[in-house]
Amino acid sequence: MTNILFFSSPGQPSLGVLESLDPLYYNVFHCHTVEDARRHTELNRIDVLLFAGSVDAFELARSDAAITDLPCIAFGSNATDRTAFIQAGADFYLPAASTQDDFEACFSRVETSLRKVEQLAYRDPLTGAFNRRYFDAMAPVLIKRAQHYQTPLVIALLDIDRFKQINDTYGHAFGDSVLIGLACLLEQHKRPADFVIRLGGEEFVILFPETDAEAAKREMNRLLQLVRETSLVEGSPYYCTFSAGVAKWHEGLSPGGWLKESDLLLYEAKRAGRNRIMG
Ligand code: GH3
Ligand code: MG
Ligand code: MG
Ligand code: MG
Repeated sequence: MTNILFFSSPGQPSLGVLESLDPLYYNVFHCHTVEDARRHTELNRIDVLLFAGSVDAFELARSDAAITDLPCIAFGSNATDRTAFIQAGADFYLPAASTQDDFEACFSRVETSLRKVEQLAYRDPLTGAFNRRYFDAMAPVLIKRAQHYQTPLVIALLDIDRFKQINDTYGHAFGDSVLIGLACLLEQHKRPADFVIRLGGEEFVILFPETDAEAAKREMNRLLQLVRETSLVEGSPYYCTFSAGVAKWHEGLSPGGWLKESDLLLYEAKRAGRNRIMG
């Protein structure tokens, strides 16, 4: 799903080209003011900004921290705007009267570079799972949504049991295969709206939007059971267990404080004998 923020100056007609986007794959958020734009960026992880209006309005909008870094296509009313928009930070410029084909060609360029950036910035190269940077970007958005819609939000911090022994006994490369196997298994069997993130080492976070603590614990026990009974390395049967701490987000808790709460529960799970969920 690609989230598009369409910022147009008041009175500016909507762009016909936007209607060609398949709503199954694209969300378009419309806004006319910087305040509105900021609200959307707080509640959604925006991928790309489309702007239609004057260069002055663009410069003003672009100076706001919420949207200054978003990849951007600017639509101007005359071809002489091109240089000014590019100088003001637009990545692409299209005349407002562009054809569908022009727009699609430009948009597919933007999407290709988005995918590359996402791969480099937000994915862990070993397992392909989301990484710590993704957690840092996503947690504030999910927290804002939980506040706004008054929905519960839960995190689980999980850590493989006795992982050091795996490395010491079978070697580091085998340990890596276990990490890859675990990341794939979790990704394949998590519920579609949950997020699996490799925080570092043999620690993973699972984010459970719109889920209360009891349901998240049930989910974690289901995943733990699955991990126990599934070989993680192809060709050489290998089974492991993990321990996890499950912590609900509550008012006033920063992403860092939230991780700390789940870490304390994880520590309790380890102390109580590992291979269990605490929360
Ligand atoms: P516990 O049950 O208390 O969690 O024991 P543990 O052995 O899993 O805990 P510890 O934190 O002592 O060990 C984690 C090990 O994970 C140590 C480190 O060498 C290993 N490790 C961290 N990152 C990687 C990695 O990317 N690949 C491999 N193969 N090992 C890693
Ligand atoms: Mg650890
Ligand atoms: Mg440890
Ligand atoms: Mg461990």
